[in-house]
Amino acid sequence: MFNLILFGPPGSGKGTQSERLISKYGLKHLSTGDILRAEIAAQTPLGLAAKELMDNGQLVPDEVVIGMINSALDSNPQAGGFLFDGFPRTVAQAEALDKLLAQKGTSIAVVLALQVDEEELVKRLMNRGLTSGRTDDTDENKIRVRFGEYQKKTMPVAEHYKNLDKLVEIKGEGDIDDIFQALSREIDLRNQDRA
Ligand code: B4P
Repeated sequence: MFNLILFGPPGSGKGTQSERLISKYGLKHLSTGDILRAEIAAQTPLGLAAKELMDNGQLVPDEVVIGMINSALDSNPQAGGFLFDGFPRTVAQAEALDKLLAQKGTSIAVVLALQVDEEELVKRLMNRGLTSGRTDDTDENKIRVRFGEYQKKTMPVAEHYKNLDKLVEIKGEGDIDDIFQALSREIDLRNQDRA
């Protein structure tokens, strides 16, 4: 089983690159953002509580997202590997994920961290907000709150995986195909069977 985390700030291209990577490598895509947006669309109690936090640029509580990932792992026993997109976003989530995978006799192979300048991120998110209908992408102040949450709560996740020698930084600016090639090279280095 080959499991990877696509890591990076809001708007760094995690969703964009995940779509391509899952189709190339046959991985199961687990995006906590997508799962939360599906809960919002279905107007579940979880979705309604999450919507307010997401619209304000804040993270959803750890126990909620860890529970979602736990059931997603259990519902996909046949998966050859998982691509985690937007998860983990706190050290508590990272520790929980490491434990859940260890219980299944597997682990994270690599964490690919997309690096993008903050002003470029604001531009991308505001631009996406024009067409996506995503209410968390329309207000620049709320977008800046998301960056604050990222710096404070999510950056330590990079340190967690750096200490485990699993973190690889990739330039996330420029042509989408070039970034995809750079990500693929790092995966192929660690995953010779799928190259
Ligand atoms: P997410 O759904 O994870 O989304 P994101 O971080 O905003 O965007 P992503 O990095 O996927 O960007 P994309 O490819 O779309 O999170 C949303 C919210 O959900 C969070 O703020 C939080 O509230 C909540 N949440 C989710 N997971 C959580 C967790 N684990 N714990 C707690 N809360 C959680 O790219 C963005 C735009 O850039 C697109 O328009 C794209 O077309 C464009 N783009 C991509 N690559 C480009 C490139 N190379 N050049 C130019 N534009 C590019």
